[in-house]
Amino acid sequence: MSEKKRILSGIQPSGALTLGNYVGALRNWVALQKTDEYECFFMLADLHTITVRQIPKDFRKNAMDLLALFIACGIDPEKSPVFFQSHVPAHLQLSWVMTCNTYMGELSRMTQFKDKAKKHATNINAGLFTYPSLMAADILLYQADLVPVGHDQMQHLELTRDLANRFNNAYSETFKVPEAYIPKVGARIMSLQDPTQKMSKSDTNENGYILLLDPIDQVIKKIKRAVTDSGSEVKRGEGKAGVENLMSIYSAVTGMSMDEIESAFIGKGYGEFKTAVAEAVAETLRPIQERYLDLMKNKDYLEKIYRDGAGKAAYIANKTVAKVYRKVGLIQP
Ligand code: ATP
Ligand code: LTN
Repeated sequence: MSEKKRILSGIQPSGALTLGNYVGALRNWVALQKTDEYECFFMLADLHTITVRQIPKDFRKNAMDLLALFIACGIDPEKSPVFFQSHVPAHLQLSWVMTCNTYMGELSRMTQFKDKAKKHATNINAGLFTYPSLMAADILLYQADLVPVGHDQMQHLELTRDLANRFNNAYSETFKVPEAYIPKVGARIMSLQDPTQKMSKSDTNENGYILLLDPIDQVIKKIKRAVTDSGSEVKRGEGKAGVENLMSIYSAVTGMSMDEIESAFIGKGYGEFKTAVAEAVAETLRPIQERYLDLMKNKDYLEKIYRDGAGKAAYIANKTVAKVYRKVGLIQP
């Protein structure tokens, strides 16, 4: 048995990835993997994605793109299994047990459910409602110690912890109770057009988000068009949400602290600052885009990654399912 702490995280292949996804999720995964302190599992949460109706052809493309982007962003599949959730049936097997231990009231309080129900009013399906029980299964299957997620997933993680404790109390110690790992810098990148909203790929205004695969000239244009206030100083403060967001993007891609950024740009205007932000973001995205293009030429390699990943994931996940099924009193097959 490995002595290392275990990490599990996932992203849905529900569309093209944004800079927010990169800064708030993927980039931290890569950093955590590099420390060598953790055994990491990275999942493409494709079963979660179908809680919203997908066009099959686009869905397949998004899923392969996301897989290639995981690797292009620096995840090493030799070190950290990368797999599709749908390739490891244990997720669904444990998900049912979790669903039977989740209260309707708990699910009704989930803000993501309320938001998505509003957005997809003609398809408020049961899967959208029980989504958090599947997510709990994803995490508990691997006895994960840490779950790196953006701030918006915190409520789901709290529920996962409650479900782990509930099960452990009812049936004896079974699950590790996982901790959230939320990065301080870049936990939330906001829309470039409305800094009160998070940067989101489902924004109807495409100037609000930067996609990892946006052509570089477009990335630069989007940053130059980003809303700022009528002042001119590069600093944090009341009414400076737009500038502050650009500062946190700059901080995320350069590693500079907010204080260092303020000092570096004293006496310089928004124009100059935006140019610096655009260049720094472009520099981050260029190598990712190049690696992505290379990977997409090598489908066999991508297939090998997800097959090997699913094999390693299933080995651990199946053991948890067997234990859980036994504990709840199901007859062993
Ligand atoms: P949607 O736009 O459909 O709501 P999304 O862009 O929020 O999707 P998710 O698949 O829900 O993407 O999120 C993937 C991961 O990226 C999660 O860990 C989430 O917290 C993180 N994330 C998403 N948007 C941001 C953001 N703007 N800033 C920081 N992290 C983000
Ligand atoms: N709900 C998450 C994706 C997700 C996930 C998980 C994240 C599904 N299962 C398990 C961490 C751990 C999202 O939409 N970002």
